Amino acid sequence: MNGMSNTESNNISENQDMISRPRKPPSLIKTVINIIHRFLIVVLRAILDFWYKGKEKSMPPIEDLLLLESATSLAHKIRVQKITSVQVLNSFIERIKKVNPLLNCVVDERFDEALVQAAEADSLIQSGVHTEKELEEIFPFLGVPFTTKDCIMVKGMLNTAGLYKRKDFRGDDDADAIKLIRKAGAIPIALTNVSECCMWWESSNTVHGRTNNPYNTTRIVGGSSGGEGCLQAAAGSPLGIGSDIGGSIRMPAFFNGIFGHKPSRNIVSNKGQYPIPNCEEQNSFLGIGPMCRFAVDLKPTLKIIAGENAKLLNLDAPVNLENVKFFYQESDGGGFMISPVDADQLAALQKVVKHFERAFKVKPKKVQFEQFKQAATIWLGNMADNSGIDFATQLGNLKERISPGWEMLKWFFGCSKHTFVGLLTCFAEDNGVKFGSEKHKYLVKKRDDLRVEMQKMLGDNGVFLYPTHPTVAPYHNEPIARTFNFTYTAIINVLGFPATTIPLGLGKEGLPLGIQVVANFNQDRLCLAVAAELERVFGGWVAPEILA
Ligand SMILES: *[C@@H]1O[C@H](CO)[C@@H](O)[C@H](O)[C@H]1NC(C)=O
Ligand SMILES: *[C@@H]1O[C@H](CO)[C@@H](O)[C@H](O)[C@H]1NC(C)=O
Ligand SMILES: CC(=O)N[C@H]1CO[C@H](CO)[C@@H](O)[C@@H]1O
Repeated sequence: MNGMSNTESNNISENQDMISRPRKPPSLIKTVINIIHRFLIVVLRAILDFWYKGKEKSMPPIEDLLLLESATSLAHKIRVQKITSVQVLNSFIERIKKVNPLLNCVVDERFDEALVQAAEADSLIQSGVHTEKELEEIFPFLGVPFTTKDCIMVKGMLNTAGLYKRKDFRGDDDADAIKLIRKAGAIPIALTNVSECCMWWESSNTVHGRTNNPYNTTRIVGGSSGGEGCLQAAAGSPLGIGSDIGGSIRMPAFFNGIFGHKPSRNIVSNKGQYPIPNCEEQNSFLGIGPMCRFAVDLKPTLKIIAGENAKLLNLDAPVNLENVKFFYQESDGGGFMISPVDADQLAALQKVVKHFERAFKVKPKKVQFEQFKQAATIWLGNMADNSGIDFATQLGNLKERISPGWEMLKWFFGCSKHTFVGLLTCFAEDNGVKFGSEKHKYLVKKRDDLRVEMQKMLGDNGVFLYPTHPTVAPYHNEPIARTFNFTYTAIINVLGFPATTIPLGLGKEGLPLGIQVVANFNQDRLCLAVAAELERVFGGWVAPEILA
């Protein structure tokens, strides 16, 4: 989510002197707007409930048992010749063909080339040139198919970022992370859908259309790695690579009930993505990371795509959860126009806390960072940069600057090649925080102070549990009315901490619940250990319900 702007910033100057003073009560106007907004959300939800009633389409059942294996387990079975890589690829290719007409999550494929590479992997294994042990060390994912989103470059495949001006653009090289995972023996088979220019939390664009949630096709998959979250959940791929600058891995992972990890800042190379971060600061907010159904796949994938930096993460050091300090926060504290956290989400968080208390005799501490209430303002302010490249220029594929006013007019007549949300973002950005302004400096300081506070709390053995999102997957288009709900994830990006989304079963609407766990810089392994434990207790990924 790039260059979105700040409608909430108007209250910053009045708050400027509040770093040390207690908060003023919200103004009457803000309270009234809040009440009206809540009311509109309820009305909108009632209309959508009526509109979508019974309109969901059913998922084809999973009959092929290979589809139920983790990437790690597939790699092992391929290596010891229990199964072949070609067999595995065929299983997932068949599955993609079955689910894609319903979900529209895959936007490009390379099945034929991938099958040739699978056969090569099988021959290498059968040749006996390497022992099993050697194979495991050199090619930990030999013969395992994987997928990535349509903005991370894979040589020869589309790389549109959901942007119409790039609809025929193909990668001339692999992104760094893709190079590394291919070197480990994994084989790319398909590309998945994103939001326009990867900036919104519903994956829909004018190049490939809109992706549907496998748990209920009337709902969103999240964004920007929404196609990836969807395909993983639907068992169409055993391993995904996503990227996250405001929640683009963690939100789709949450809405689709899978695991997703945003690594610590500056660990995984971002080279080979579009849009390119405008500055070093933004680059540090953005993280490429694994998305998968099984917690066991997080660590090996992260280790591979981190390349040389993997050693900074010390991923193989054992984690004893009895010695981990747990902190949790139930909500952002009621940010402006941000919805309260769903009751079943809260209940799930409570269960997690109770579990750690009972099983590890730890005392999770409830905290309430006031700053989280202003998460939207802080994220938007910290995303400001002085590169001169605004969102309208990114929508113009960096070659021109689109005219948002003219495009909006066209949009109302159904002839713009941009999304409504994309155009809205251009307008919002014009009114947003400017780089170097007093507001900007204030928001950077606010973030720095929060970071120091949290670092002190987390130390090198603390984790922070926090909802990934206040609600389960909303209906298509509903995010427009819930604009700032994405800030539950976005605040973590500007802080730079690692964070994992962990699925916690299905809620009362039959949609995935979950939580994110955050740790201090380069303590990613703590997040992964919590993920593995919660998968063991709560069951992790649940196959989407078969209605037919
Ligand atoms: C999917 O959503 C629609 C609309 O809210 C609802 O009528 C239907 O019951 C849901 N399906 C399932 C399986 O929960
Ligand atoms: C976020 O979602 C909740 C749903 O509980 C809603 O009440 C709230 O108004 C939404 N807020 C915004 C603007 O993001
Ligand atoms: C529903 C929809 O728009 N599907 C499109 C998804 O993307 C592929 C590849 O661009 C198109 O062929 C589909 O029509």
